Amino acid sequence: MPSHPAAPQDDALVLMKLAGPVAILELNRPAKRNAISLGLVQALDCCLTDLPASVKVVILAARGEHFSAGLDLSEVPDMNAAQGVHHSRAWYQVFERLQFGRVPVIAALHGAVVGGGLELAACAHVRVADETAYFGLPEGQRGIFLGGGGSVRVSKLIGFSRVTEMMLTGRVYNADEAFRIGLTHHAVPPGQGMAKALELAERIAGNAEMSNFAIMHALPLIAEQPMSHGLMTEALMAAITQSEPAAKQRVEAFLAKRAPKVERA
Ligand code: 1HE
Repeated sequence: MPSHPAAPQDDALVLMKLAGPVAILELNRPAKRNAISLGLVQALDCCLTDLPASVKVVILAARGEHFSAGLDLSEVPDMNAAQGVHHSRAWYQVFERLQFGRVPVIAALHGAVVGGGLELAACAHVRVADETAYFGLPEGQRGIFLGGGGSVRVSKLIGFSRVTEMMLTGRVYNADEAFRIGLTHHAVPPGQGMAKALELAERIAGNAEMSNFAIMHALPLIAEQPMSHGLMTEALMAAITQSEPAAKQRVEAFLAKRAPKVERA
């Protein structure tokens, strides 16, 4: 029995709202700037488990002034090394479910997107940031290290050299800069992140499901394969997607001039 869609509880750490084929998951700890506690990670996990089958896209957003202040630092002082490893691994499990789940995820970002908040945003397939957003990795200043997969995911987005410089110097990128270095895909005026995310979600939900699956699951795999393996994976994935009835219908509709053309941007 889904615990979230029917009656979202206002005090839940993550809220789930449904809008047609889109599930909007909102971090809901604004008083603590959506600092990511283990409880919040578990709440995110529950939402992913409860996603109705009708959902085709997830939008990840947050209540309050900031997307997320990162790791809940109040959890750090009591952790020994072994607990630290398990702590990171608990994050990895849920973040992995976001990135390699059933449906694509769009992050709608505003305010602080820092530390673990940026690691979380890096799991999304599409990132939209409004102009209030800023991005930092203050782990160096706090005497800790990335522990939510950022060494891998953020480095893949902007290169490990930029991550190194961000972490060593405490550099913060604004929304415009984040867009230019490829940390985000869209920069929009303040307060318009959700509208843009919903517009993109509608488009993604309109794609054939097997195409979305291949984009989410095959592309990252191919990026890590040697060329010969990558080309083989691509060819197999292409053969599978184009054999789907949805592909046949869509291609036939285009050939019969019943489908829209690609428009100039
Ligand atoms: C927190 C946290 C937190 C706020 N853990 N409690 N992350 C950081 O180093 C970022 C730390 N946070 C900040 O720099 C600022 O809070 C913000 C720039 C995000 C927002 O500033 P502001 O002025 O709006 O809020 P505030 O007054 O600093 O914080 C409001 C409350 O949230 C306050 O608690 P209160 O009980 O005094 O009201 C803060 O203590 C609390 N709060 N951020 C715990 N992060 C898996 S490894 C990942 C490693 C990392 O993420 S390192 C980066 C950690």
